[in-house]
Parts: sequence; C-alpha cells; structure tokens
Amino acid sequence: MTDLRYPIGPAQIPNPIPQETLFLAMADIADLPAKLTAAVEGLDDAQLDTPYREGGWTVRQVVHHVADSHMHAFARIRFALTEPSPTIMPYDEAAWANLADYAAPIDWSLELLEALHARWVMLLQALTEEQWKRNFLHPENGSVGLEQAVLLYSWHSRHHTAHITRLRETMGW
Ligand code: NI
Repeated sequence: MTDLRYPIGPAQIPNPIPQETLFLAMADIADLPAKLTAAVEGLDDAQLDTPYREGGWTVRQVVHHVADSHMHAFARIRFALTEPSPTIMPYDEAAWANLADYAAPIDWSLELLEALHARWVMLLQALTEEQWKRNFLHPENGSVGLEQAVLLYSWHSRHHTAHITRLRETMGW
C-alpha cells in the first residue's frame, strides 16, 4: 500500500551530490511551472476544491502551497548568497494553507511560479563554484547547502505535482 502523502517517496539527498544529479534537479525546478500547469489543466472549481487524499489539502491548496514554499526557497537562497550562513525562518505550512488567499484562482499562483522559477533558474545557472558551497541554517534541520536545497526543491516540485496527477488517475479525471 503506497502512502498517498508521499507519492514519489521521501526526499533522498546523496552526499556528495553528483554533478549530473544537480543538473537534473535544476531541470526539475525549471520544468515545475509547466508541469504543474499541465497537472491542473481542465479541472473545474469542484475538482480543484477536492482533497488529494482524505484529510489532505485540496488541489487548490497544493498549488498555492507550492508558490508559498518556493517563494521561501528563492528568498532563502538569496540570503545564503548574500549573508554568512543566515538562519532562515520556518513557517507553519498548515496554518498558511488556511489563510484567506488560498481560495484564490490557481492561475495567480501558476503565473507567480512561472516568473519566480525563471528568475530562480537564471540565478542558479550563474552560480560560481564558491557560491554553490554557501549554506543557510534551518533552526530545526541544521545547515542546508545550496546543492542540497536545489535537490530538496526538485523533490518538492515533483512531490506536489504527483499529488495532483495521482488524484486525477484515481478519480479518472
Ligand atoms: Ni510541500
């Protein structure tokens, strides 16, 4: 029985990270806006407001969560590049998902993600070897290097897209 919360399994970050793995992860980040947009293509409001699993977020909440999470990721990487090992601010994802703007049209977050990921990928592609060695500190998880962060958000992109594509398979949508 697969765990519906983890359709592609938990994030697995090798140490050290092979160059090829890092390139593939950057490609996942580049592809997320198009893949997420394709995953929700043609869904009506009732379908968007359906939880991807019992007790889980709706498709709409998943889309807005990806935008919120990746705005944090982008900011965390920028902090890491401009300050020495900055401590980043975690946030309560579940509480954020219950704020009023999670009822917004998903296009708002899809458009945001398209622009955000374009800038994010442009930034990553320009990083020097020295910059790739920078890190930020997560108060609970400790030091996160930029390569690790990219792999983590590659996983996060595929993880949440799979919530939606699995739901569509299950529902025959
Ligand atoms: Ni998430």
